Amino acid sequence: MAPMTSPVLVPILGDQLSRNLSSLAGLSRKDAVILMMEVGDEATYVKHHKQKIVLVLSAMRHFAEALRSEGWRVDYVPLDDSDNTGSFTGEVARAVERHGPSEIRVTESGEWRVHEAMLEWEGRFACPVRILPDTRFIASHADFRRFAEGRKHLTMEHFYREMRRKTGLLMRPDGKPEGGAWNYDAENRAPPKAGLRAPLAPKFAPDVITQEVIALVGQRFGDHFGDLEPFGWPVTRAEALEAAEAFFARRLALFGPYQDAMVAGQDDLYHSLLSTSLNIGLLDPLELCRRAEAEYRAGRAPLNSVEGFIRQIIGWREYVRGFYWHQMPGLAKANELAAHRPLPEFFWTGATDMRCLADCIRTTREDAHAHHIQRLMVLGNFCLIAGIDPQAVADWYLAVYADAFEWVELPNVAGMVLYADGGRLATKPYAASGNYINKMSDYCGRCRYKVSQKTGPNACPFNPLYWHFMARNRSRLEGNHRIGRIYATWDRMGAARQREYLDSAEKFLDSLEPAREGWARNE
Ligand code: FAD
Ligand code: DLZ
Ligand code: SF4
Repeated sequence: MAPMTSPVLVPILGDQLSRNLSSLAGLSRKDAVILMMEVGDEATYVKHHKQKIVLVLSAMRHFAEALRSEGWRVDYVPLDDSDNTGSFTGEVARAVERHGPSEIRVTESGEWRVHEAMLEWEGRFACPVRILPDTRFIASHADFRRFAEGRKHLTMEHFYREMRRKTGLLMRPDGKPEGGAWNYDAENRAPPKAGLRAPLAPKFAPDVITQEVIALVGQRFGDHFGDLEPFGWPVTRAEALEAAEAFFARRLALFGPYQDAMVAGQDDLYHSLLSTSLNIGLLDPLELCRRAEAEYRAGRAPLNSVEGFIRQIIGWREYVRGFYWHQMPGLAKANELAAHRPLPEFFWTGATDMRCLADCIRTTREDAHAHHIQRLMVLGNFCLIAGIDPQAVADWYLAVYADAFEWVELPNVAGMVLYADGGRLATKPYAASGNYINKMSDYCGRCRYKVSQKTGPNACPFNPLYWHFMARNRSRLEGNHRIGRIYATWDRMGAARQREYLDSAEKFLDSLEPAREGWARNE
């Protein structure tokens, strides 16, 4: 290829692997150099699960190949390049030296930390730096700001209706929602039937590129949490589309009813497993939602399932992204309930007699994935009612899931799970006793603890912890109309029974071994 004078330098990050990226729009191939950088910092700012690192690096290498085959000039810096500086800024600086660009053009990053680094590029390099909006999201930052203006609670449901109107998804020509209601969540809470088994989701055998990355990650990041193999995540757009089609054909119809169900060993049930592909750019959120809508219109999937799926994407996913940028940087430090207990060691080892937690941690370790209710009502609920420090919890979630990027992880952890934001995202804490887990799963039958026992050494720990949480946060929660009534039940118990609950909870909490240093971050 003929050398060019002063090209536009286009850094593309590991979660920006889309052909319709704003930084590529309108660029001619002959005027641009695309820069892709494998850097140690991104694998270790928290010590990501090995499969997440394989996912991102392998998908980056495949994406670079695809761009090259389309005639783009790609400057790709591998992790084992002996001059690799280990950081985005260091690599952009080296690329500026190599190419002498007329301009750096980049799509805004998904994470605050990287956004701050990008802002510094403006003063550091001689050429102009243009940071463009990430148009892969349906709601812009301005859209979210407009929605948030003047609201105390940023209720997702209101935002979701705006997104339905904006996209026209599941809307009737008269401007009313399809089926007459906006939300069919009440139909989406079926407990699992005995023997419930979902059709398998496809797993993708590693090709030569992925195998090389697996070897590299094993060698460089062998001390990180999680199993390196078997690795089966989609790493190309073609694989991601195949995974999506398999979901629409086999799982979407029952996605709704069993959205909240949990079955030991059936790790993802009717969920889509598409979050990794969405978050790194292999799939487009709107294209997926339109495809789901087509399944409904063709009569192959019921409205409650299709609406539920679309709500997760144009509702929750878009909403948490808007919420993140609206609430940062404060959200990362929020701790409204003054929770300071360290994360227990068993979150990393899985060594606990609580069967629900052990199973959720096992699937997390094996697959770098757990489904939403496992993350929310088992792992998250435990952290909430045990009073675990929000920053330790956020580090854990960010480190262990292949789909974890701070813009989506942090609002879920600090807002939805821990109420650390003081209720801006969730209108009440999702605290629950063992009853909820027993109703929605088959975990309790073979647990060493008894879910029917409320206190004492054999009681399900969620039971006393639930009341300990309520009692210690009374002054903060009693005024909340969605939860306040629970204190009447507490008061009716009488002092002796209350003491039994509190003693049981405290004995359990005292028995927890704190996580050793070095799991989530390098010491
Ligand atoms: P499905 O159940 O099939 O849902 C379809 C899609 O909807 C998902 O792929 C995802 O893109 C979107 N979605 C669903 N729920 C949410 C939500 N609450 N927030 C944002 N998007 C949502 N999701 C991530 O992508 N990355 C994270 O780091 C992440 N951390 C989480 C932490 C906690 C504490 C909780 C409670 C949830 C978190 N989620 C996160 C949301 C959700 O659990 C995952 O998106 C989901 O489990 C991914 O599996 P799936 O693709 O099979 O999802
Ligand atoms: C997660 C990740 C990892 C492990 N490695 C890289 C990398 O080497 N190069 C890269 O461009 N991106 C990587 N990523 C994704 C980034 O962390 C992500 O792009 C930023 O957090 C911005 O959202
Ligand atoms: Fe979990 Fe309690 Fe059920 Fe055991 S009894 S599986 S700890 S909810």
